[in-house]
Amino acid sequence: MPLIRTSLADAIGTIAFDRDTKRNALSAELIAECIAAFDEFKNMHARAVVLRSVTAGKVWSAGHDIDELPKADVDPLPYNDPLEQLLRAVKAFPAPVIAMVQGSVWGGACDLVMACDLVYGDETSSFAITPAKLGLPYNVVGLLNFLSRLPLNVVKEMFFSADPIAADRAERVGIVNRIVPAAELEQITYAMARTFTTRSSAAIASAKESIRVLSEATPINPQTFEYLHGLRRGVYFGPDYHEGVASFLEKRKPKF
Ligand code: YXS
Repeated sequence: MPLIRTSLADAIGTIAFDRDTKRNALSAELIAECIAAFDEFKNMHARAVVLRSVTAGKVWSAGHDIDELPKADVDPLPYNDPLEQLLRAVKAFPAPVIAMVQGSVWGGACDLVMACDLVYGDETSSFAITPAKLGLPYNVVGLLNFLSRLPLNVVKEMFFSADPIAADRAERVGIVNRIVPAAELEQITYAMARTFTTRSSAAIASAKESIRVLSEATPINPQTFEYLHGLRRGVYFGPDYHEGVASFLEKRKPKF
């Protein structure tokens, strides 16, 4: 059974998560289907892509599939982790990718939403980044994703508390472009996608890639990178990551 549904109409691609039994957790299999869909849409010269969930339910995506996280003592988010590959595929797609969010967004799915070019949500949208609940050291690229988009104090609140940011505040702090009534979300999202299809795709692709390069142009010398990586190693070799993953799998609260 496919874990996503895709369609292409009027040069607008749609990728809809269809794994509600696991709250659209981003497994390697689901991610592979998403990346294949982006490749197909690129070949078909899609002028915009909408990323959404089939169900307008409580949960847009529960984030990285925790069952697939390394159990501990291994970097949980290495460069070639499937989720990291999906984030890069979204950023590299040569046309705008719009996240259409209904329901709650967790962990790596929040990073995925932040990697999208635009985010539209409704009043049920909420956004939480949750490594602090799993004892997991978030990766440098992911942190920069948030830092390049949100005020420092909001990034710290999200990463330290792991609490969801509700829709109205998500719009105020800039996680989303717009929060609109649920009944209008689909129409407004696809209206913007249609606008993109009427503009120069070459100009948009060049602007998107230039903005990506400039926003990621964070000069870090090798010693600084080694230092940051040491901070991460200290966590994923530590007791908290063991406890965080175990507590989720045992369906109990972690004791850090
Ligand atoms: O027990 P069954 O087989 O029915 O499966 C349950 C859950 O185990 C499963 N599920 C997940 N499986 C793998 N990875 C996940 N992230 C995940 N989330 C849920 O889905 C089935 C239904 O879950 P249930 O009963 O809890 O549903 P609910 O509607 O009561 O609650 C929905 C959530 C999303 C509030 C709840 O499932 C939840 O809190 N899930 C974990 C959200 C989370 O912490 N995600 C972060 C994943 S780690 C990640 O993304 C990054 C690495 S980081 O940690 O750094 O952010």
